[in-house]
Amino acid sequence: MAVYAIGDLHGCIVELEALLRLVRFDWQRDRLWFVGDLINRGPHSLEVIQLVRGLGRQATVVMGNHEFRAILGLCRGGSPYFREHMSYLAKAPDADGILDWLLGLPLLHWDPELGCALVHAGLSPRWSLDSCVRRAEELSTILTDTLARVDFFHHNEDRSFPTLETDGMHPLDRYWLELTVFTRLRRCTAEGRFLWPGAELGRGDNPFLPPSNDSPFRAWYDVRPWAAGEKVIYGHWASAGLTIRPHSFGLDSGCVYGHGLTAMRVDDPKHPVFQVSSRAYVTPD
Ligand SMILES: [Mn+2]
Repeated sequence: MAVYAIGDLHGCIVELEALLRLVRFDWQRDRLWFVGDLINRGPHSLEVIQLVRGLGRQATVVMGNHEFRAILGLCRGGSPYFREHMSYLAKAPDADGILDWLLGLPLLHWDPELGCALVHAGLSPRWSLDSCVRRAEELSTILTDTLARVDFFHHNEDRSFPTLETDGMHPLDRYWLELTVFTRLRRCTAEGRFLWPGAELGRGDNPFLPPSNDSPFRAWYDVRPWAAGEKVIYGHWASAGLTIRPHSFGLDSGCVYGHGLTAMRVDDPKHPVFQVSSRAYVTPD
C-alpha cells in the first residue's frame, strides 16, 4: 500500500489521471492525499470532485481557499465571482451533496502513523501542531453545524479585516482568521504573525513570490519553529513552485498554469516526487 500526496488540481483531471498512471496507482490498495483547491480556474472541476468523492476513504482531502469560496457561494447565494466562475456548482445535479461534502472537508489532517500533516496553505508559526489540530477541529464543528455556520458567516459578511494577527480577538474574528491561515497563508512577519493576503501590496516586492532578503516579511515555513520530526505537506503557493524543505513539502507546482502536476510519496521516508507535464489552461492573475 502506497500513499501519494497530490498538489493543487484546479480541475485538471487529465493530468491527474496521467500522474496516477505514472506512479502505477493501485486503485484497490493505494491511498491519495489532496492538498485542496481541487476546483476552479481549470476545465473539469465537477469531474475531479466526482473522482475524488468516488475514492471514499481512499482519499484524504483538506479544504482549500477555492473549496471555501464554493461553500460561501452555495450557502449565501453567490458573489459576482461565484456567479461568473462557479455557476457550474450551483447547476450540478448533486449540488446539495457536493455542498455537504465540501463542508465536511477538514482544514487540517494529521496522520500520527506517518508523522505527517496535510494542510492547504500552511501552519501558523505561532501555533504548535497540537494547537493547529484543535483549532482545525473547532472550525469543522462550526462549518458542519447549520446554526453555528450561519452565525459565523453572518458575522463576517462584508467586513474588512485587520492586516495583522493580533492577540485578544473576538472569537468569531479569531475563527475567521484561523480559517484564512489554514487556507491562504503564505507570508508572515519575522515574529510569525499572519499577514492578511494582499496586505503588503504596494510595499515593495511581489507578494505572490517568496519574500526577498530585504523584505520585512518571511515565508511561513522559514519562521515556524519546527518540532523534531514534524512534517507538513501543503499547496497553494503556485508561484513559489515545488518547494521541498526538511519539514515542509510545497506541492503546488502550478498545474493549471502549465507547470506540471506533482505527487509525493508520503509513506516512503525518502519522499520521492513524481511529475507530469500539464497544459496551460489559464494565465496567473
Ligand atoms: Mn489555494
